[in-house]
Amino acid sequence: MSNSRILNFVDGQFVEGAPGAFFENRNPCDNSVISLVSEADKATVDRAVDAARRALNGPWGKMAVAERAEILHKVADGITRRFEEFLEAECLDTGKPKSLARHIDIPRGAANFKIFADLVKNVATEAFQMPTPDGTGALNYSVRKPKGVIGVICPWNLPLLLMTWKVGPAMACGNAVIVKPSEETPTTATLLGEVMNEAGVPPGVYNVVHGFGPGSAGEFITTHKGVNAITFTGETRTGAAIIKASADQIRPVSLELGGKNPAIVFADCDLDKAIEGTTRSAFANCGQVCLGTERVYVERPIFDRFVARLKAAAEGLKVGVPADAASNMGPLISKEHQGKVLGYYQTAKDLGATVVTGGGRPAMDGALADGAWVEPTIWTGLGDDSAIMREEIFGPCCHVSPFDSEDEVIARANDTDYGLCASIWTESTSRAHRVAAQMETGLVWINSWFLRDLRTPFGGAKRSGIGREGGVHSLEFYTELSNICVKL
Ligand code: NAD
Ligand code: 6OD
Repeated sequence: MSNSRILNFVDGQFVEGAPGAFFENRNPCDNSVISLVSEADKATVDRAVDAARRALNGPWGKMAVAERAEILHKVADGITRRFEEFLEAECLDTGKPKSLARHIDIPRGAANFKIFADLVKNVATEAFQMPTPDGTGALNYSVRKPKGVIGVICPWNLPLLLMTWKVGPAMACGNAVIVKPSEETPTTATLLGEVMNEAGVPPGVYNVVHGFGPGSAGEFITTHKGVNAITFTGETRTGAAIIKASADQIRPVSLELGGKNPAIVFADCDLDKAIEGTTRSAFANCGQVCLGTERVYVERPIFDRFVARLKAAAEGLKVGVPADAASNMGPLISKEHQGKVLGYYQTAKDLGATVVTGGGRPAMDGALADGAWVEPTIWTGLGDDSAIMREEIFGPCCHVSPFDSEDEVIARANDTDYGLCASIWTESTSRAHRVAAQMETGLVWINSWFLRDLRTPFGGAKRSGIGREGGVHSLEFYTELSNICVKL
């Protein structure tokens, strides 16, 4: 068992939470214990909220925007300077390939601070001149103020990326944060505490409390009277619990939730690009991306060719440990999640799906045999109403169905409770725009997937979320806008 201990980060210091209460953080590659994590009790969360409030009433609240932005640039630079430490920690917690995290997770961790630090310095607010009966007129202008203490509750699939995607804009807008990382991935949020101190972030602005959801740190944050807003990324069911917990205090929530995302592949697509894109969207990060494609609709004339090529691409993926430079697929996050995904693999067989490839666990040697590995899997032959087509699986798998007309595929792609994103593959510009505009999703990619410009609105429709973050949309959530009316 590892002796490494992960502590909470409160008021600029690493502290133990509930005395002696530690939970295990396990390596998904072999199920060994990586570290013991100190669980925050209610008193620890109270201390974090008090520290956050003091920071808001003290140096952080009084700091000029330009100085705050400069400090956030130092945070980004600190992540970059300690890049290899963040990379090691993220890959140990998640099992994801270093080649992936090196290009996505860690650089985005830094970028999430820079983009919003620059944005807040340059966004104007509105002003209106208004006539009054006495002829002197009035002037209305608005000012943005920080919302206050923001609870940031995070998932495990892209831990640093998704946490900083909230913390970057929250801090840029002058708020203080209480972060609860997923219990599966506590390390990089904790390491970021060191970077915050090195960058000169005042104590209490960035706090990290560890633990679980109900009856633990998650619930202590969502029910805390001193928390002014909650931003959450995770499962739709948990999002519903968070809305309920916030209802009594009429507290704003921003929810980025699950998906059951379609890819639509027209016969006039560039097939090489569609295969490359769909291989990434279905299997990257072992299928554990909220934006991942689990439903692929392919126009009938190219259906057989597409399935054969996607099968070859899936079978070309190399499952392996993070440090293996040739590996492009790691394990799932945990044995528990492996059980859930393998359950769906069994359901697909029971429902009579054709298993084009995969459908089980890969053979792994030695200690890795106890890891949370699953095979990349492709099915055909199921109806749109099956559980495989309706429920988010969050594993490296997709179902491919043929379609015959544009109207048919639009209706089928939209026939879901979720509305996070869609990908459209076609070389026809007019068809691409026509179909994109009819997708009931917050995001549409044409001939690409997960291509991100952080100035754009990000979020889901239907059961995939509430609100948009990104660019100025993040400012909408993380600030309170006040109108000031001046009678002249
Ligand atoms: P999860 O909902 O199980 O957990 C997310 C976080 O919420 C964890 O920190 C957890 O401890 C906490 N939590 C759980 N119950 C809680 C409660 N009652 N009160 C307060 N906190 C609670 O999600 P997960 O399994 O960590 O992540 C996978 C899910 O996240 C998938 O559904 C995926 O689609 C979704 N996701 C969505 C986006 C998006 O941008 N839309 C991004 C990434 C992941
Ligand atoms: O790129 C982002 O900003 C973002 N929020 C990605 C979400 C990925 C979901 O797993």
